[in-house]
Amino acid sequence: MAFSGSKMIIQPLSHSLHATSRSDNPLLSDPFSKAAKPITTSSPFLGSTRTLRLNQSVATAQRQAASRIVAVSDVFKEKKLKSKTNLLLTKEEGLEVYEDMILGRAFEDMCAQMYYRGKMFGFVHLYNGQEAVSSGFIKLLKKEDSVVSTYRDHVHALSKGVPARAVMSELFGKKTGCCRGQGGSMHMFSAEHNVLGGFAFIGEGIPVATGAAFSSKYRREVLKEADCDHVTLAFFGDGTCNNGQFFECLNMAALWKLPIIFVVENNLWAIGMSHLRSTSDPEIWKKGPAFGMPGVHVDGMDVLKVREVAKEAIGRARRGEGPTLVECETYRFRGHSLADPDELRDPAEKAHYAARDPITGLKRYLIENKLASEADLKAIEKKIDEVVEEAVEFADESPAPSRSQLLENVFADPRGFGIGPDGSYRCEDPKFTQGTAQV
Ligand SMILES: Cc1ncc(C[n+]2csc(CCOP(=O)(O)OP(=O)(O)O)c2C)c(N)n1
Ligand SMILES: [Mg+2]
Repeated sequence: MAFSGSKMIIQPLSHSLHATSRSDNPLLSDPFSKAAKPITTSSPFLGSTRTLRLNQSVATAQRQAASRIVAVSDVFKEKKLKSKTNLLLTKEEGLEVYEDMILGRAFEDMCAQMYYRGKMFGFVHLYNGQEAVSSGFIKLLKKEDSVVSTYRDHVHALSKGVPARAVMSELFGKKTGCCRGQGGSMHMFSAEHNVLGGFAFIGEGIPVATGAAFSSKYRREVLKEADCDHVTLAFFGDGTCNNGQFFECLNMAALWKLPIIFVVENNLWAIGMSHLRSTSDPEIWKKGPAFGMPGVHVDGMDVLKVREVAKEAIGRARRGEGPTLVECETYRFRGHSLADPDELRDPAEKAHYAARDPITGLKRYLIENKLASEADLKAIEKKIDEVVEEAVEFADESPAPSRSQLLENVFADPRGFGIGPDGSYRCEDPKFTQGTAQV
């Protein structure tokens, strides 16, 4: 099953890796095998949008790409069923993933409301539609594993266990936020949860994630901390893959066999720029084999498929077998940010992906396979509504940061530049923000 169909694609394991492994696609072969197969058919990539968006030059580029010999590791080839029950996850796992996706969606919907009520400042980028990627990957991690995100970071932080109230409070710019109100929407960070930051400059998080992965390997191999098998996930978008840091880090990660997974959330757009118009070869996953690591393309609207691929990639990293590049084809249901009226994307394209809502797909799977009843899922939805409501109340009632916090994390010594001749903090002067402080 490729991505060109409009049907939801959640199936038992025997079929589940078709899209993840492209086993219906001759692109899949072992990069280390001498018998890498040439591509004989055109790629199913972006099948859903190609008729809507494909222009002549892209069509030509895709034909040229299809004539090259491409190889991908067979790590992700279709596997036989391991579980006797024929199911992709247990009831507990299914409910955990469902709850996480519902939390992501409900949290973001609440953010939209709060933003329009003036409770948040600056740009706010929501994650609606992409939940299968965050939940599919992050729920498989251990606490010690790290996550690095972008400006679209709230849901990654939530999946990694940062409490909703700490994320909401951060968005409100309050002292109780996970960065004490100094980061805001685009800079979620929690040392405790190994969320190493949301980064507003695209691509900036990739070297940070590569460094985190390097430190895990260094601890294990040089400092002989045998139990340090920590893995890092770097999340970033399709537009970011045209940025130099992406290539530099793929090279380093492959060279040093770092325990990292590069997770591309290809939502087909970089603000108002279509992915197909902005990149010479739109199949991002192919860049993995070019650097000597597996590259995988997975249906990012299907959490079960994402999870299967994530298991393999995380397992490889933990066993010291090196990095993986995973391209998740997904879609954002809202504009680029809450300031974007979202008028550029074709309504037919939006409708196509809306019909493939990842939460609806998981719900159907859980019910059809008797892993959960409607009532179980309703109970989760109700619980999450309460969690999100409580997060808003908590954020609203929390105090604003003190003035003395203004220069913290700006200078090594928080008093540094901001200390007056009498030793007082300049930022404590009530006129400081008016620019007329006398110290
Ligand atoms: C280094 C840098 N250049 C340009 C920008 C402006 N910018 C903000 S978002 C964005 C598009 C990124 O798209 P993508 O990586 O696909 O992420 P998405 O928003 O789709 O999640 C750009 C170019 C930036 N933030 N950083
Ligand atoms: Mg994008």
